[in-house]
Amino acid sequence: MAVQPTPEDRFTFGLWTVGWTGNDPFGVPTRADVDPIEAVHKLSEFGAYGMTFHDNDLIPFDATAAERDRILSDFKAALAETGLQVPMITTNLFSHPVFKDGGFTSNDRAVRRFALRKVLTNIDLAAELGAKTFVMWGGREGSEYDGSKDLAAAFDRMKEGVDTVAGYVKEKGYDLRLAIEPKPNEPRGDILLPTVGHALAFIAQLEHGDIVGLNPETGHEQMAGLNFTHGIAQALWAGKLFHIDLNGQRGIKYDQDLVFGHGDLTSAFFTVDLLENGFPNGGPKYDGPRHFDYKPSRTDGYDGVWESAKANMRMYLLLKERAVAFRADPEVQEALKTSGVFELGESTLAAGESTADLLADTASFEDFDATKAAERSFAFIRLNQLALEHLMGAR
Ligand SMILES: [Mn+2]
Repeated sequence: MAVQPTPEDRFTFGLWTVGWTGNDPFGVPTRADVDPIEAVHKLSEFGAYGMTFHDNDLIPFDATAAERDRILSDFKAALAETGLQVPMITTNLFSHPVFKDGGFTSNDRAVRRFALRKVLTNIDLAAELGAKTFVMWGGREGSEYDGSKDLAAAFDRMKEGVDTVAGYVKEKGYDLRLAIEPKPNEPRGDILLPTVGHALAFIAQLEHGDIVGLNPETGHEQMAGLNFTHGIAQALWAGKLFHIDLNGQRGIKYDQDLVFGHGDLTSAFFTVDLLENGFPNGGPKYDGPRHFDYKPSRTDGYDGVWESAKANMRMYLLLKERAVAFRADPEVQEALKTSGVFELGESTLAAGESTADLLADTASFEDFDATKAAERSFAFIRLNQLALEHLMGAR
């Protein structure tokens, strides 16, 4: 089927995704380094909207100021030439050994101060490049042993770190929002803020939480056995879905970082259904970039790297086509109605109804026939069969 991505689809890729050379805990790289400039040209050629990066994906950790300027100038020239955008950047607080016990929550205060400086420098770069989202993935913020970390102090330091960065964004007047990316484990044994829910609760306790939201990743929630679509739905409902990382994962295991849809395809269908069609009863809709954070399998050469980049966009567009057809199908609309999906959009209490009114309403309790109400079939199986038939292209 012909699906051609265009910048209007707002597909974006991390430089570290197509740039991953295949090194893993058991093996050395299987591919040579990719030239960031070549990656900009390739992604633009494929119809992507933008590229994102960690500071050190582009600028080596130990680059001099002059080297940094030269790299950024070449990179900006490639962006200008192709029209590719940088809607998000993020900071690497995990690769260098100095971060082995974390950045914002390292037990070593000097490391925490270094990490904060590294992030603030990168915030300036984000603003300079016109990025609107600054992702914070605390991959090393965690522990292997519960006795090694004062967890209350760690949350205090995490709050201090995020609030300091958010306060700096406001002070500078940057049009930038922070997005926390949860992950349950890997590389640390256990990572702080492991799920969307933990991160939402943390944000509610921040001083500058108004500009802090989430960047949930498909595989990260699924590694914890959680439902990704439910996670992004709650983030959306809370007004906190600032960015999204799409990829594929099959079950509770190491972070597979497969192409979007190459893991749990049914879940991917409902993710796209939510992103493209929104909630059945209205409500907040996601309008940010569709960002892919995956790894081209280390079995493949650069042919596979570029194929996988195209595959992410193709999977998304094919799922979008099917999700739109699903909602537009009159039989589906009828099934949604039969299943009570639209009834859930109605408030349980009437407008202005008090608890006293409810307590006085005999129809709701004294005269309510629970046995009869329990006889209702919600017909969810038929509804799901219709969804899967649309997903399979059988309707
Ligand atoms: Mn990610």
